[in-house]
Amino acid sequence: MRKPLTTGLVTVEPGGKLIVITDLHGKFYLFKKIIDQADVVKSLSRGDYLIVAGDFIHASGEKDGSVEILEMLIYLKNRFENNVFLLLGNHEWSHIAGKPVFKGSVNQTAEFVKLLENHYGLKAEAKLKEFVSLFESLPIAARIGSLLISHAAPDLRVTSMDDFRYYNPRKILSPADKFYPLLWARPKSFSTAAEDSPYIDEDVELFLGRLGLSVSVVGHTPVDKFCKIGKQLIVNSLDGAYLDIDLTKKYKSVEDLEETKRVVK
Ligand SMILES: [Mn+2]
Repeated sequence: MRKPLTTGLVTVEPGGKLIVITDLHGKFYLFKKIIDQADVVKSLSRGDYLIVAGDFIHASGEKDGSVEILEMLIYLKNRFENNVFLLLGNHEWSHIAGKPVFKGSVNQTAEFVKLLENHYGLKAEAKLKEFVSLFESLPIAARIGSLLISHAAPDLRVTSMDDFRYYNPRKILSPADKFYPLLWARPKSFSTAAEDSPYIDEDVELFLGRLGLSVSVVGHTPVDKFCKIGKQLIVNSLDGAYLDIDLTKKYKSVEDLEETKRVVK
């Protein structure tokens, strides 16, 4: 048996700045816009950080730039290995778990396989394997001081920071599994479906309290740019929103993050 895989948690040390991008869903032009506006390449060259918090792939209804996004992310990760962190989202996870995700009636997991066939021809199978092993290598959360960044949250089965040492993306199969809500949870005000592990303000507070943290930053839920759920800030990059965080400062509340909010022009 191959030995898994990754460490579940990455820690970003204080100093410099950090750009946080959430869901891109195959919108390559939007990714380029954010990269340009936030001057990400120059900033990474200076030793700053970039976190892309999952759901890089799976477009809906328009040109699917998932491959271009992955190639750009892999390029950035290779060039700035210790400064670029990609986190797992539920759409990448679907290719690890072999469980399709749907948007309306479209099987986006199958569409991605087709996209690779169109893009890479005979090499498609090898590329899919390469991308899936990349997804399996991704951490599920990043900690910056008392801030936790993940694709989704809270996860009341994760009760200490130590739990992240036992993270294995291949063992996340149902809403009852530890880590599943870090990929799928949505606020109750947006969904009450069990598979969305719906939550309210108090759940965020309980989760952060157990981990000794103060603020949660997530993507996943398609809010209008930004949305506050108690101690959590939802950021929707698909809507042009991202964060520009000054790592010399301490962020202990969603209000502290107000000054880090950016939107592409
Ligand atoms: Mn998602």
